[in-house]
Amino acid sequence: MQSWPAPDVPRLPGRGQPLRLRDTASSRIRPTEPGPTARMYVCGITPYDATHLGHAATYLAFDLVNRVWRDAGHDVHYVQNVTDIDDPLLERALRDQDDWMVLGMRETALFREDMTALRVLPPRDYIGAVESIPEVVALVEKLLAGDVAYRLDDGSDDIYFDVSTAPRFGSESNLSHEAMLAFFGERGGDPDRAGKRNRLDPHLWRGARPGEPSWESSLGPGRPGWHIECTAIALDRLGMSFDVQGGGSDLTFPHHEMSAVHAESVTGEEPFARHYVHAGMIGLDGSKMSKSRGNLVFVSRLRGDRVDPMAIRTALLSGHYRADRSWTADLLDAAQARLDRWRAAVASPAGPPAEDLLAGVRRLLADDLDTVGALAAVDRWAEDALTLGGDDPAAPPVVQDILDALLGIAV
Ligand code: 5CA
Ligand code: ZN
Repeated sequence: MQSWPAPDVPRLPGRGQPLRLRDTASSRIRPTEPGPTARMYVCGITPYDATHLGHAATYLAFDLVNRVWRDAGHDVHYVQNVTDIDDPLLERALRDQDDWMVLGMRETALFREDMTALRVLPPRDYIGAVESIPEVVALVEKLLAGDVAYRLDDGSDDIYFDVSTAPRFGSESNLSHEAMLAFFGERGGDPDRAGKRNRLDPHLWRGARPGEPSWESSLGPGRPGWHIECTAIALDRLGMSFDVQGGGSDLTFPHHEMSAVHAESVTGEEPFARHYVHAGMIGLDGSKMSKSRGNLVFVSRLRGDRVDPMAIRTALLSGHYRADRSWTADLLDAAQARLDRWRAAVASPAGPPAEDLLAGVRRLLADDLDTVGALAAVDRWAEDALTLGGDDPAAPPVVQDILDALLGIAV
């Protein structure tokens, strides 16, 4: 698929620090240890509706990972998928008498526009589920050959993964069996389907149903399961043991657990990813912002109302990426006021020296993306510049570059 245009990233003097991130599997903040090319896979959208602020917050968190790695001297191979065929897309298309493919293309195009406006660095590989069907089929064939995947005995072409064959099953999410069952039922699983070996076994291949799109394959006609989609794309583009697997915390289980055991079963290697990194959930009016609840604020709607995308970006970065947090109108007003102050400060002919600010922002972001601290540090420099002044004419443009390169905020 086509990605979106890359914003310029100014080069900063010196070099950033190694990035430490919280890893869900070990429940610890650990250093990332990428080679010259850092490898990151972030789960992309299911394009049946417009991008809301929850999605945006998650992609901004991983955009900072990308920026901090680059500042530390790494090249970054960033991969993102688009789940352009799955149940929610078909259900919405049916409800709205729309064509599922047209719906997916339209919402993906809008997502690209939103990401461009928010100055999110584009993935190098932006890959749809539909275009990955050959890779999915090849993986499912291998899993069947290894007897870790099986067909149901009911005449369908449905194929499942046997979680009891995966010794590391559970090591990504560390959840109890009861918690797994609850999430599995809520998040696209079918714990009560008759004939499965284990209630938590997920779909690998969904055999064709009347009225649903399906693809011919050696597995029989059907379409990919959700988790194997991300396994196939990540293995094809990044291989095993890439540096970061990312997404919102709602993907911790079953999605990232299943993607990992699929990959580890098929390759006989581990781990799938070295860090599993999860962003908190953005809520509105007291509950998680979700398409099914309908309590959504869309990035495109705010843009349509002429809200500055940099204010949206600043507002979302004003909370820590891992914290579940609520969106409010006040947050946006505060971010706009902040941006106005920063813009006035960087427009000054001179200011206080920027070296300490650069070192401080680098240190804070390298420590599990402490944007709250980083934004406060910029506030202090701007306050000094506006109230005390300063005599360094090189400082304002450097601060502008710090905001742009490390936080993606153009002022
Ligand atoms: N296509 C799959 C991933 S393979 C999917 O989950 N799509 S999605 O459109 O539902 O979500 C896209 C991304 O936004 C995921 O990383 C998801 O974890 C994240 N996300 C969804 N809702 C929220 C929210 N309220 N707050 C923060 N992130 C969210
Ligand atoms: Zn995914």
